[in-house]
Amino acid sequence: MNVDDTVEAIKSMEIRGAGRIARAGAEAIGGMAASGKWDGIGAMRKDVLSAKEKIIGSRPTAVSLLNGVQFTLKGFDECKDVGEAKALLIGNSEAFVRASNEAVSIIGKIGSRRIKDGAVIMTHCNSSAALECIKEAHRSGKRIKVYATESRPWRQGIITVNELAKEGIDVTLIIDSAVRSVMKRVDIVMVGADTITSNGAVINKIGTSQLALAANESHVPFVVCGETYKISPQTLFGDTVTIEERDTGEIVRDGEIPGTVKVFNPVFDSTPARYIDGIVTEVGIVSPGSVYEIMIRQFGEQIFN
Ligand code: RI2
Repeated sequence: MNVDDTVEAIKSMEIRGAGRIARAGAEAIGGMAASGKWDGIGAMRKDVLSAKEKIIGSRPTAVSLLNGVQFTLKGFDECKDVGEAKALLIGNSEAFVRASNEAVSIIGKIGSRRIKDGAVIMTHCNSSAALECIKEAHRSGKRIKVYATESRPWRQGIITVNELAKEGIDVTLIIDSAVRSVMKRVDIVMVGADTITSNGAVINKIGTSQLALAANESHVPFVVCGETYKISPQTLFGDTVTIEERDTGEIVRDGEIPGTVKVFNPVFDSTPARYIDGIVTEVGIVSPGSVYEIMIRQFGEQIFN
């Protein structure tokens, strides 16, 4: 898919999920390098940097998209000619996609160990990282039951229940407002992440923080599953995470309400670190308080430049 088609597909949520959009962004840059023709490195640099801005602007909340594109562009500034730059971008893009898919598989293996035989799990939206933990627990023979929230307005929960049912997992769909009532039946909550801030807060699908509140009230462990490229170094220096607001048409049909009525449709919320019992990453299960250490280890000292 070329850059413009990728941007459109991410904006429209044809491609969705923080991990998937990161891989799509990296592949778009790699594809551009493979098929593009430039007379000199200057012209190539101009096109690639313009493509970068378009891609990272397509969904502002998931830092995974920015990190995936930046990983792909690592070393690009030092390239001397088009041939060297093409090889670098193609190689970095393929390396990111491989590492990203591998990270989800590792998270599944690590996170599944936090799921006991006979456990009842609640999940929200449709997170490939969280679902990999649940599927891996099932594959290892654990008898589990899952409550999946509908996750209005986009109803990604429908994708989740289809995915889990296909694996033969016992799954029940609930509406978002049933979360607190159902929580008393739940042994562990496992959700994904769009962005993990340097102080261990987690930005995820709207409603996640309500699951965390209800879990905390019922003393149910609340576990986030997220690859380290969802950590945002920018938040270390006080940057805030933009919470994307989407079209009102996702919530109401034309003519359903008077034009004077406003509709507020934020699609993510922030869960404070104090409500998070653990973050399952591909480098292990970490407490929200140790995200800073992981950030330095994974991103290196260059984040201070
Ligand atoms: P994975 C999704 O956002 C959900 O918020 C999900 O929890 C998060 O991305 C992470 O998904 P959207 O794209 O990377 O549905 O774990 O708005 O698949």
